Amino acid sequence: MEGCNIISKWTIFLCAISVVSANLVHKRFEYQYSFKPPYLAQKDGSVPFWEYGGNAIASSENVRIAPSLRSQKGAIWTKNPINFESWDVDVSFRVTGRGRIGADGLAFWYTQTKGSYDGEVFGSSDKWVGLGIFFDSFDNDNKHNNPYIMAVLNDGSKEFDHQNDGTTQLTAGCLRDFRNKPFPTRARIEYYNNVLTLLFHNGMTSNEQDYELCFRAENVILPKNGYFGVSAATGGLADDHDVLHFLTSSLHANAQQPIQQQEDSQKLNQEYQEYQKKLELQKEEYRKEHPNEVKEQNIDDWFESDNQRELRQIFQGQSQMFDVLRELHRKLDEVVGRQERTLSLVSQNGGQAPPPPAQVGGQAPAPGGYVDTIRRHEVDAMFNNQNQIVAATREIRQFILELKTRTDTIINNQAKAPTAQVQSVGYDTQSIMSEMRDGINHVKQNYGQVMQKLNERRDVVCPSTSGGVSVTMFLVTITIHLVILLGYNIYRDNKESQAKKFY
Ligand SMILES: [Ca+2]
Ligand SMILES: [Ca+2]
Repeated sequence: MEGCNIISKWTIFLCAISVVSANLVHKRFEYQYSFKPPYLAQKDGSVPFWEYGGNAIASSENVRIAPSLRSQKGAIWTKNPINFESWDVDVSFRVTGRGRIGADGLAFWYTQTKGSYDGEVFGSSDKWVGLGIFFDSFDNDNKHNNPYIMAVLNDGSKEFDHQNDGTTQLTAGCLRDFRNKPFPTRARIEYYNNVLTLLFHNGMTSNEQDYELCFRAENVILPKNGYFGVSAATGGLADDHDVLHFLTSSLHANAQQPIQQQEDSQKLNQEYQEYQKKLELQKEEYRKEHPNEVKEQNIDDWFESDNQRELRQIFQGQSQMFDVLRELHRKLDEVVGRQERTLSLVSQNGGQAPPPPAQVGGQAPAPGGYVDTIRRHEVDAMFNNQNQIVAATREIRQFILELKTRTDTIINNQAKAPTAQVQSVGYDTQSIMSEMRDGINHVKQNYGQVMQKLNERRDVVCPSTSGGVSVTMFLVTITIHLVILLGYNIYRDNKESQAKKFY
């Protein structure tokens, strides 16, 4: 009951059925109404306890009820009527064909009398009494609802409605594709307390647990002591219809199971084991008698047909794709989980301002508010201004040096000829004075400009004070020079007046 852990509607239902079977119902394998490989058919081709006919062929591995040729019909029926009321039949089969569409289909029977081996209803008799479960491949009524599985009950009066695919007559059914599956398809048909149930395994996996409910029909009354049978037919289109095993169990309520019956069951099981041993011995003999044939058969077993290979490869590919998709899905879930965590973190920080951009000037921002800082272009403008100031200062210094050399030259000239050219000296002095005044004005203008620029940027700390120092030094020098010159002029005027007195 391990499968019951998986949560799935159908699984729960199937588990419930199994629980009923395990706890309340005693199940007994009925080998006289079963066949299965290996050694399904004996060396003479017969299947023990069964009779087959029409185009059916039995081998050691399966019974080919109808081969993939046009208009084939075949059937296999139990030799003896069954002697129990409730039963469970597990039929494993394959319906395979090259075409996208196949025909006609396979039928499971439980009828009062054995049907024919070449009848009109999927290879067996029409107007049957009892139950027919049809695996109808071909869509006769063109309603795009085939392959279809259906149960049709008949009291011997009705002809099967092939034209409408039995839709007017069916008791229950389900739309299931059973053709060309990688693994054998399986039907578990249970008849217990007048309830007919069909569980279907679609052959997409080899997992024994993968049955799905096809239908459940109540109040189904079947004749007693009927016969089991399987039949199949092909038409213009043809599939192979192979039955791999047919396993019948009788179902008994536990309370009604006397000890005698249990002993019978053990005895029967023992009989079955002996029968299997006998089969093995027969097979050994057969191998000894026909060594070549056995070899050929074995070699055949090593190879698979193109069809089988193709199906297997498709199925393997699909399985891989499924694995990859599942892995991708898991990873996608992880990513979504991470994203949601991130989003929740972001929403927790919601309403707060984003972190401020990196500081250009390296100043620490005042907490709690927006801080205006020095921008790049302001720094550039500041450097430009400074360079201008330095250039102007150099100009001024050069101008002063020139002025000084001129003054020195005049003084030297006057020292060489103190009395010869009084007028010219007076004129020179005046022109020098006016030049000096002009120069001072120029310096004042420059100084004023510099001071103005400095005032504009006074909030900026000047990294270099060389310009300021130079200007101050220059002003001091100018003042000293003026004083000296004025003093010298007064002194010279006095000397000239004394010299005039002298003459
Ligand atoms: Ca049909
Ligand atoms: Ca149809």
